[in-house]
Amino acid sequence: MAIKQLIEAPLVVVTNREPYIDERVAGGIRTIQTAGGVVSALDPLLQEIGGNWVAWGSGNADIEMSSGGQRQVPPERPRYTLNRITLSPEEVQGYYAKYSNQGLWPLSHMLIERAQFSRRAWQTYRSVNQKFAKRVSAVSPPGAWVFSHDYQLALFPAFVRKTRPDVTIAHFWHIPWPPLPIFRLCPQHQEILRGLLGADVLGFQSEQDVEYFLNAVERTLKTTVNRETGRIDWQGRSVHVKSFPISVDVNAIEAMVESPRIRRWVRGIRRHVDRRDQILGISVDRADYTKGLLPRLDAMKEFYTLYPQYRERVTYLQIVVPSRTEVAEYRRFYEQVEKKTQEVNQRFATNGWKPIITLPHSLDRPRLMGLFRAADFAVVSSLVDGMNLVAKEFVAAQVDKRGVLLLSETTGAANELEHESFPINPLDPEGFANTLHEALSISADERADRISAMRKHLEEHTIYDWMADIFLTLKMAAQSYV
Ligand code: GDG
Repeated sequence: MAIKQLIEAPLVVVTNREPYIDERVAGGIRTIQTAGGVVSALDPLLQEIGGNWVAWGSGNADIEMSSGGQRQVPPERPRYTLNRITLSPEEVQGYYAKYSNQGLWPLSHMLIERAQFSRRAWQTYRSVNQKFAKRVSAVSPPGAWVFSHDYQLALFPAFVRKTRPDVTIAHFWHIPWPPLPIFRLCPQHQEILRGLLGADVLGFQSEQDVEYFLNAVERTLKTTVNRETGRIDWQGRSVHVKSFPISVDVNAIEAMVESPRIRRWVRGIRRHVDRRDQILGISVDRADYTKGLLPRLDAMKEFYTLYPQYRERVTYLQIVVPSRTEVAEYRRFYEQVEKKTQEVNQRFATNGWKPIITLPHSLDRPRLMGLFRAADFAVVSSLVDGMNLVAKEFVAAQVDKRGVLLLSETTGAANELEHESFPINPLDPEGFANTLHEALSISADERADRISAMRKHLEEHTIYDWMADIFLTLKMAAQSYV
């Protein structure tokens, strides 16, 4: 792997979620690898070069915290050290459920009415970030490169820098960065900025996020930023701020959907769909209000109303994976989705046909990619989304080039795929319905052309390019200290 050559120091990855979860099952312990783009990109890298991963140990505490919370992973072929941090139920509430997920998450997605902050939760968020920093300081070899992630760990970079000025830190912010009038509503906005500026490299998904971030630093910390270079002079150092749009591993997804098992699964689905002269649509989201699940159901209702010719023909499969069930609002949200789905189904279902089928659980990744391959269209209708990997995975899995992508204009992915996807405004149900009709009306050739163009873009901008770009910037930052 070319990336391996870029890495010139021991690597320490830091995330909120751990890459492997240990659970007790009848007859022993089961270790599951957690899904998601970052884990599937960084785990193979660490397996190849070794190193440390520090994360909250959210599985069975008795097992995970034995041997001091350190474990060699993957269990069947240990290659690197997973360092797990124990959090008490109060810490999980304050740091994770409250400050991160009820405060920073909605605020960053500009859904200000949902944002709630409390000083008590802030104190816990702060102390948990300190806990992460302490652990990372303890396990990092001299001169290590630390690659930390996301809004749960905004204070972490400055804490690490205090105790370990020898390490070089890159922090990647996966979600949008809001404009200043919104960001200022966070009562601790200055502390958040100071925490992040402890990093040497700060990565965001888009130029827009970078611009909003630089503006926040300039205006609230009264610091000068160099917009040409994206550098901020901060406490005698340079912080490099840049956009690094995250992506997917197109080849790995292609290999997955071409495996004999998945080819069989796709053939089976297609036979079923074609025999009934159906059109199959798909969406895959965590049950999160930012993903626009409720407005999407309104739009589907509108679609079947405005275009009755699609009744009994377009079947829409929504995979809604329960998420953040520690937060009451998320549990309520899930129920609302179920209720609205039932309403649409009751209105349009006929004997033997239901417009919307819900899969309320996660699927293994190869099968999920297989569904993307089999589908005639996919819908991504987030209200706001840092990137949205589902959109890119759908394109990567479409090796038969039959499908069309309806993509919300307000996702990071739209910056790259807006020309060949069908852009939608998630809050315009009639427009959405018209666009779906338009997308289903284009010729097979045009569908293939659009998918080919998007696949080409993704082949040239993979998750490995994302990592390489970040590590190159980190290397440059590390050298500027010498
Ligand atoms: C955050 C940002 C940004 C979903 N259901 C199943 C499953 N998934 C996988 C998808 C995809 C991932 O989860 C979801 O990623 P997204 O990017 O769509 O969204 P977030 O979770 O909100 O991620 C987002 C991302 O970070 C990366 O920077 O793009 O903007 O919000 O990979 O495939 N995977 C499996 N079964 C499921 O049922 N195996």
